[in-house]
Amino acid sequence: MNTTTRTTALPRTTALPRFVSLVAISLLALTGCAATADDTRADSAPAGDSVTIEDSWVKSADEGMSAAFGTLVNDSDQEVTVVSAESSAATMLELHETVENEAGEMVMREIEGGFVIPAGGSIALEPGADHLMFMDLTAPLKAGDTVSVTLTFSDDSTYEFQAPVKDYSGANENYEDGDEHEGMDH
Ligand SMILES: [Cu+2]
Repeated sequence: MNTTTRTTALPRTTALPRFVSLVAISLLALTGCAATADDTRADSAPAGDSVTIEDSWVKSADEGMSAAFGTLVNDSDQEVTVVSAESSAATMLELHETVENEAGEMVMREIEGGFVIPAGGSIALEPGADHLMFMDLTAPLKAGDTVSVTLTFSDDSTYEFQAPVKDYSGANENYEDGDEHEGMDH
């Protein structure tokens, strides 16, 4: 006895390609309309005139590094970007973010692209998050002192503010590249 098994190949009709091209066409139509307007910047005031900082403060420290915090508020209808900062209290300031590294530790590093403050919005600079890093203090920062900080924006405008120095035990994140630097000695 001979049995032959027969396999039947089912023909598959696929409607997918036609569907995809229809979607592509309608997307084209949508983006086509949106590409017109948007070159009417009536008043593009300097970013530095639109930004203020609320509740600013600087962490006290005898030497080495410290950081400034506060809430940056943008009153304009344009997004603004802080690209650098300086202060007579330190030889150099950096704009830092705090991220989790591969080992699961929170470390800080220079943020790429600066601090972007949305139009009509604000961003919080706070311990364990974004902050203005004082890299090398020129003198001890004591609670009660006032520190002047100048922010520079992507349009080269600036904003200067005065921040009080406060004692604070946190904000001891390690640098991304400096793991053996275990906090600070007192
Ligand atoms: Cu930092």
